[in-house]
Amino acid sequence: MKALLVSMMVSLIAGTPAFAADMGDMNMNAPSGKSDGKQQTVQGVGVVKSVDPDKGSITLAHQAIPALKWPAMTMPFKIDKQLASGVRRGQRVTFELAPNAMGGTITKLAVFR
Ligand SMILES: [Cu+2]
Repeated sequence: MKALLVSMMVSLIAGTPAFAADMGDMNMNAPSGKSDGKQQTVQGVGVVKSVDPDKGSITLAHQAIPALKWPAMTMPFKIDKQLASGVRRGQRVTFELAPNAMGGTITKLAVFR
């Protein structure tokens, strides 16, 4: 009985650092994976509906994006603060987007005249 308890405690103790090490590896790999990964981007055209540089968000009424099979719609995107500071509501823009399931991140943005 005592031996069983000890072996359970050993496996519990042994298991905890192993799990922590795995999590550490994940955290360390995440940033390098991002910088190394060449995520595909797509081009789009739209109108700025709202922009909030401090929150890193922009809402665009974008035209259809055939590469993603997206119809035209108004939706929010993540955006770098500096990039967001360069545009105002109502401006027509061309943009480059790194898409994900939830929308995406604007990686380039230019006022379209
Ligand atoms: Cu959309």
